[in-house]
Amino acid sequence: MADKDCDNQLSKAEFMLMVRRGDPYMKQKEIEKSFILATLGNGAVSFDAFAAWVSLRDYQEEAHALIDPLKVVWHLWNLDGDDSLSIPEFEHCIKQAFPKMKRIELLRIIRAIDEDFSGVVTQEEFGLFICPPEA
Ligand SMILES: [Ca+2]
Ligand SMILES: [Ca+2]
Repeated sequence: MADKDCDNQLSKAEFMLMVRRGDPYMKQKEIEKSFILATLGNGAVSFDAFAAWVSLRDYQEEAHALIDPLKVVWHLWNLDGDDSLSIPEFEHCIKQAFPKMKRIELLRIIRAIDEDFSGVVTQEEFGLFICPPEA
């Protein structure tokens, strides 16, 4: 398995190795970006996240599409698979990466992402937040 030191977490090195094996043409920068997105500063990818990544990859391979790091993260965060990120979903995922974050800070971030103040974050809003269009 990709988890070489068996600590149930994929370190950055393990993650890179795994991605390289899956897609030798993926650029170093892209891999770094997906790692950061997948962990959001957590330092390592949990096995759940890895499993979600793999299932998304399989799906995308069928469609002959390249991995979009943003879609991977969206897939990881959007737990019920509908077309929006609800506050509980957001809270759950942020708490995994930043266990100490206060609810008020969390809500502030959601408000920043939720551009139309609809109370949920669409994939488009999420994309603009993670990868703002280059000015
Ligand atoms: Ca959802
Ligand atoms: Ca919204």
